[in-house]
Amino acid sequence: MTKRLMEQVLAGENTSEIPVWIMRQAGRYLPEYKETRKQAGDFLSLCYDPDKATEVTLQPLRRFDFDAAILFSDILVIPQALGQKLWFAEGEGPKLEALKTFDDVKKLDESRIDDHLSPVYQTVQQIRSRLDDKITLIGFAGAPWTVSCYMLQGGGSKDFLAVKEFMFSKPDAYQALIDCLVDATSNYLIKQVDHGANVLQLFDSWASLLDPLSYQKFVVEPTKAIIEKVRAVHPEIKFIGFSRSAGANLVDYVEQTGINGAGLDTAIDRKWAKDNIQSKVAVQGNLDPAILRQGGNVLNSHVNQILEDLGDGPFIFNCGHGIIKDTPPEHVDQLVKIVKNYKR
Ligand code: 1CP
Repeated sequence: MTKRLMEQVLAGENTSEIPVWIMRQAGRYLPEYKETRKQAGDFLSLCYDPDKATEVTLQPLRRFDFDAAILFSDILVIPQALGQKLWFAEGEGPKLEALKTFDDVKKLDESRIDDHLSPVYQTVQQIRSRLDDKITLIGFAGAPWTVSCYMLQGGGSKDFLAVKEFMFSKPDAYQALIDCLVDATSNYLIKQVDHGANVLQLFDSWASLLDPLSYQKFVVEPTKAIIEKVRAVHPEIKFIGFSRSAGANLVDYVEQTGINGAGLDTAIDRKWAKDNIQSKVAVQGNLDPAILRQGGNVLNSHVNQILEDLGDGPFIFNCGHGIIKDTPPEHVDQLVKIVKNYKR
């Protein structure tokens, strides 16, 4: 089979069309998602139910001419698979029993993850078997830094200060946690590819919080290690790295990790990104999700501007972060049509 559009772009080929998908494309802006989510009960039950997780993954593809489906799951299934308590308080986001000591880190148990995550692998297999051949299936995981943020803080936060405190006061314990996450995440991603994922995305949503030295140690190095481990088994697999709001650190990230595509956040200067990032790897982004929510002429003009700024090189259209939950689905249709009508 000839390569799918998105994989062609990630391989650095010149394509006449630009691929498009949207982060969190399966989600609460779709009434059919809300319905399936209600049937599943809580969010984690949806993640671990292969039939329902397959259904919500495919829902946006029935409505929109997207080039990719993304596995429906969450980055926090890895801490849970390692034995950490995780729950989703309705309307409040994720909660975890925060790790406090080196002993807490040592108790994490990698031998549990295959069993625990087997429903996710089954989901991947089902999605791939039901998906049109032309559509790429993206598997994903959280990158170690961002996952460690939730594991040490016990939930979301603006500054993740408890994480910095742990990192700087217990460097050996912190490094052990990162090493454990590198291994667990690599194994998880290898299994996703075994079961049919075509491309892998690493989400590093809190990359913006690190100074350059810590970024090198806890973003660049672990990402590089994961990519090497996965490629030892699947040498051709393409990676997209979403190191959100990492600014100029993105240059080291694309030069050193081995990623094939870099996610661009909303605030990035596209001229800078074209010269410094897109000259090396494909880029993905970076429409402000609030503009997608707004729709109308504002949406038209921003989408066209982005296509003009980045459309000459290897490019995957996306938002700069996840879609906002009250975005009208028609706006997504409007966006996809503009991108699909654009010819280089
Ligand atoms: O009630 C619900 O429906 C729960 C909302 C929700 C959804 C739809 C959560 C809770 N996670 C997800 C799915 C999800 N999460 C996907 C599915 C695939 C897709 O369609 O894109 C993906 C890729 C994620 C990744 C994820 N989870 C990230 C990285 C991306 C990002 O948004 O920065 C993060 C940080 C999480 C943690 C998480 N899970 C859920 C929430 C609300 C959060 C963020 C918590 C916070 O504010 O810190």
